[in-house]
Amino acid sequence: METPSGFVPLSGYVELPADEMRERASGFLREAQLRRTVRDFSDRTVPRDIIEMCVLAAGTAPNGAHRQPWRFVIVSSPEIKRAIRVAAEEEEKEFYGGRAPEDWLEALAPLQTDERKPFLESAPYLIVVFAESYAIEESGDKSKNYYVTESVGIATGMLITAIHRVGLVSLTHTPSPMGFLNEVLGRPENERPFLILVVGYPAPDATVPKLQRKSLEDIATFIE
Ligand code: IYR
Repeated sequence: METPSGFVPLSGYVELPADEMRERASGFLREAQLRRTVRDFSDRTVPRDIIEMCVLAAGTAPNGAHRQPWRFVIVSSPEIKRAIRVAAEEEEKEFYGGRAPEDWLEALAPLQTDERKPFLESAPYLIVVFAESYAIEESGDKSKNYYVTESVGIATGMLITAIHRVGLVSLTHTPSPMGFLNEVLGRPENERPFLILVVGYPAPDATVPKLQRKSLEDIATFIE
């Protein structure tokens, strides 16, 4: 991979009047407030080019030393989705059946999650996000990546936002442990599974838990 060399003018930046900023901020806030994590998926297909563009948008995330330490593995193959479901449910059975501490299970109770993960097969796409812990150069030498978790977390947030923006829904799923994903998807050892983003249309009868989001005072502190 070529390293970026030199500087170019900041092109494409447009300053907006405060009124327009305000309008855009409130429009974006309204849209963001409508996003819900969904667990009931329709099996309807989604055109691949839409997913490709959402992934490219995720790849614009700021990241440590511009190493772009992410890999998105986009699974629509029914056989591979099934293999992921089988392996994830095996881990989840242990999680819900004793591995998870009582307080964790209590915290999850309102979400009514359990070891059954049918969405891993029914949803049209599983985007498995890997964090590249270190890079392997063409010479075979290892090179360090920086702020990998932060970088991949930001990219994943942008992916979730893009998916919502195009009118699809997603579920962030983190079977624990996730090591089986390297094996099932044939990814090398320098890539660490970060999470599975389940993507598609909601089932017509989908429901979501009643939630309340924290207020501005609860999440922000201004020091003026
Ligand atoms: N990985 C499990 C448990 C789980 C954990 C958290 I934290 C959640 O917000 C939801 C689920 C599962 O997927 O069921």
